[in-house]
Amino acid sequence: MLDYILNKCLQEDIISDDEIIYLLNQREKGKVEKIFSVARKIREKYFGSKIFLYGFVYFSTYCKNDCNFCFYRKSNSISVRYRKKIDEIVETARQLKEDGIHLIDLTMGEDKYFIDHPEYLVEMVKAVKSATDLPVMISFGVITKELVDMMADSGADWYALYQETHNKELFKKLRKDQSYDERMEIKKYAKSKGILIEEGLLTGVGNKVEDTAHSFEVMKSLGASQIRTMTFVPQEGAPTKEQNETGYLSELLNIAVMRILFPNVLIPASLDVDGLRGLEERLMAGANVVTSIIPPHKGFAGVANSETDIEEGYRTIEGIQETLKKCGLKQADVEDYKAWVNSRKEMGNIKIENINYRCKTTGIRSRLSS
Ligand code: SAM
Ligand code: MD0
Ligand code: SF4
Repeated sequence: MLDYILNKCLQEDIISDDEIIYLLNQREKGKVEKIFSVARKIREKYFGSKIFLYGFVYFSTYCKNDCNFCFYRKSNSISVRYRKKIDEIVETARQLKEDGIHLIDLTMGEDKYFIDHPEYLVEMVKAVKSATDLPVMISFGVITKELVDMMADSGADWYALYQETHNKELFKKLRKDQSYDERMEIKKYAKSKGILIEEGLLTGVGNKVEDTAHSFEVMKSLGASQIRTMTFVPQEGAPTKEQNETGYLSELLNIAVMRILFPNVLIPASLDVDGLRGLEERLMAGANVVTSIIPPHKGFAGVANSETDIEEGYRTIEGIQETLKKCGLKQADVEDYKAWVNSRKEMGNIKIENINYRCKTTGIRSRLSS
């Protein structure tokens, strides 16, 4: 059965929801490795051996929300809070550019200070773009349509906003007191304004493989250009404690199956989940972007791992070179990345039906709700 399905994947045939679930349920090392190997072949076909690199600038760790999985939830009194000044943010972005980064990811908790002063966010995005001439991603949480408009005008290229799950019951538990629909709608709105979208899933938080298969359909209907999956990392001071034991393997299988289903989208291997030591496995599962590269000694934190490997300088371009080499990969040129972003933006006007997605939708959603 596995060979039959993987053969279809290699032939670029579509597979069914049940076949997706079959892939996601594999646990045996040899079988899992076969899935990763197919994912790598597909990555090679669409991206060669080139990997894109994202610099992560977590400029404010204040947040008005109380997500049950997050270190920076407002009720957590032990999390480190800081808010960086625009000059420092721009200087850090400039440094990342010099190091060879391809994109600057400007991230914050839902910080009321910036929410009440959207003009500072506009100034920040414009300043980073003009200092680096690099594509910029905004990860500001849920924002207003007016701010999306301002971001589109300021040249923001990407809006990252992860639903974590598309099971509404589970969403309610994870993103406490937040609206599922509002979060979805603002992504769609940003896409309609020409901004590329990143969608994401958490694993190890009670999600089922059927939920994941359903999420892939939603990712398709969103027309997301980058899709991610990260294992939940338990946090001191946050109520979600236990991680189900398949979380980590689920992340790797999700990466591989995403690559098979969406051959030409970007899929991150985040240094934030497991530091440098987890990078090789994620790349070998078919990821093609390294995210959460953070310059040391500047006081910037990570999210799921707020400190791991940062001050040691392992979460740097230099720090990941050996792993890239070991995986037979190399960093892309910045021009490769800019060309990819531009071509994807042009595609933004193409209908969703034309998005390369290799699953025949057979109604996972109705099966889930029955
Ligand atoms: N505050 C914004 C938001 O929530 O959209 C942007 C930053 S938020 C910290 C970015 C993402 O980090 C979340 O959407 C979630 O996927 C991930 N994250 C947060 N805490 C995590 C944890 N403990 N383990 C794994 N991923 C986590
Ligand atoms: C990462 N720590 O890439 C970052 C963060 C936000 N757009 C990304 C979760 O892993
Ligand atoms: Fe705030 Fe984002 Fe953390 Fe939720 S995930 S508590 S919105 S920083």
